[in-house]
Amino acid sequence: MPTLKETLAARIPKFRREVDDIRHNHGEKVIGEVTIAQAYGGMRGVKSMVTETSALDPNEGIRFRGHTIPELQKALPRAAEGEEPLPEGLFYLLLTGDLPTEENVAEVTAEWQARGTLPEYVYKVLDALPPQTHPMTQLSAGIVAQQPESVFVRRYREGISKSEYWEYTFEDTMNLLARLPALAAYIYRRTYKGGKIIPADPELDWAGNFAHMLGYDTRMFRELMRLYLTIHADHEGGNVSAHATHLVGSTLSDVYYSLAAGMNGLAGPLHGLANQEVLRWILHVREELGGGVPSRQKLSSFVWDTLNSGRVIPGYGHAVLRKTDPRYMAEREFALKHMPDDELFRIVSTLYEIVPAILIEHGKAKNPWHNVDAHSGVLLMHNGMVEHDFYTVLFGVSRAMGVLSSLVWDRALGLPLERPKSLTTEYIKTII
Ligand code: NMX
Ligand code: MLT
Repeated sequence: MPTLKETLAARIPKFRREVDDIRHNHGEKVIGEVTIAQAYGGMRGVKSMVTETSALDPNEGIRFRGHTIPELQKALPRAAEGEEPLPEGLFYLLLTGDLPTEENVAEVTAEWQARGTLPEYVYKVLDALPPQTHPMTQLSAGIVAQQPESVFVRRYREGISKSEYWEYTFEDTMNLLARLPALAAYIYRRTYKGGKIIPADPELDWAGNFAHMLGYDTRMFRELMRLYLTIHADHEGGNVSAHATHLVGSTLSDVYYSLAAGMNGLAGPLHGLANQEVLRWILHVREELGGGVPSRQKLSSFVWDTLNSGRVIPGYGHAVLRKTDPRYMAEREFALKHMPDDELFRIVSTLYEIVPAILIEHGKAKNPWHNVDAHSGVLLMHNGMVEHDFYTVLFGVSRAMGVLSSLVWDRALGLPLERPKSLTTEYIKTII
C-alpha cells in the first residue's frame, strides 16, 4: 500500500499540469464582477480564490471533496467501538481527494501517534500565561510557540526548489496535527482541572485519544469527538479561519504562523467563538426564565428582547448558507440518538422551531436558519464539559485539518503571494 505522502506525491504533478494549463490557456476568462456593495460589504460572493478541499452550496451545505456529511458518515472508516467517522479518514480525503480504506486511516492514526509528543518548552510557554487567559489565546500562543520546529523553515534556509515546498509543508502539517490534541488537552487541564496531564493512550484513534487526554473516558464522548472533529474540519476557502491561514501562508510563512493566524480569526464571536456565545446565551435564557424548559411563548419574547437590544442571535445566520447547516443536522441527530431528553437539548430544539420565523419577521438576517454553532455546545454540556470558553478550541483542532490540507496544496501548486487591490472612498466617488 502506498503511504499517504506517496499517494499525494503521485497526485501532484498531474494536477499541477492541469492547473498550469488552465491558468495559461484560460487565464483571461471572466468568472465574476465586483460591485461597490461587495467591496464595502466583506467581499460576500466575490469569486476570487481557489480551494480544492471542499465547496459550499448555499442551499445544500458543505461537500468535502464532493461528498456530503451524511454520505461520509456512511463511507468513512469508523472505530471498532463506534458508528461515527474517524477524522483521520476525512483528513486523508481532504488531502488526496480519495476515500480512504481502513488501512489508509490506520496509517494516519499511527503517524499522528508517533509524532504526537508536545515539546516540553510549549508547556512552559503556556504555564507562563495567567490561568484565566482565554483558551483560544492559549491555543494560538501554543501553536506559534512551536514554530522553531518547522521543517519547512529549516529546509528553506538550506535552499530548496519551489517544487519541494509541499513536502516540508506536509511534514510540518503532520507534526502539528499530531500534537494539537496534546496541546488542546493541556490547555483544558491547566485552565480547569488543576494542570494534571493525562498521558496519551496509544490504543486509541486521534479523536478517541483526544477525549481521553481531556479527561473524558466514555464511549459517548469519544464518539462525539469523532463526529465533532470530522464535521468542523473545512468550509471551503473564504471563511475567516481558512482565508486567514491561506493569506498568511501565501507569504511562505510556515504552518505554525499560518494556522495561528487562522485560529486568531476563529476566535471572533461572528465566527468560531459563536459556539461559546450560544451556550452562554442559552444558559442565560434558562436562568432568566426561571429554569427548566421555557414555553415557546417565553422563549419567543426572549429572542425578541435579544434582537431589540441590538444583539445577534448566536448560532443563527450565515454569510453563505441559505438553509439549515447540515453540520447542525448531524449534531441534532447525535442528540436525538444519545440524549433526547436532555433539558438544554429540548431548549435548543424549541429554538430550532421558533427562531427562523422570528428572524424572518425581524427582516435583517439574509439567512434565518441554524448554523453549526447553535447545537455543538449542548452536546458537550451533556457529556460534562461545562467550560464553554473552551469550546472554540475544539472547533480549532478540527479546522486545522482542512486549512492545513489546503496549505499543502497551495505549496504543491505554487500559488503566489495573495495581494488584492484596495480602493479609497475618494476613488469610488470618482466612478459613481
Ligand atoms: N441575529 C440577528 N441579526 C442577524 C443575525 C442573527 N443571527 N445574522 C445576521 N443578522 C443581521 C446582521 O447583523 C446584519 O445587520 P446590520 O444590517 O444591522 O449590520 C444583517 O442581519 C445582515 O447580515 P447578513 O448579511 O445576513 O449576515 P452576514 O453575512 O453579514 O454575517 C454572520 C453572517 C454569521 C456573521 C451573522 O449571521 C451573525 O452575526 N450570526 C450570529 C453569529 C454566528 O452564529 N456566527 C457563527 C457563523 C458560523 N461559524 O461557525 O463561523
Ligand atoms: C465556518 O465553518 O467556517 C463557518 O460556517 C463560517 C463560514 O463558512 O463563513
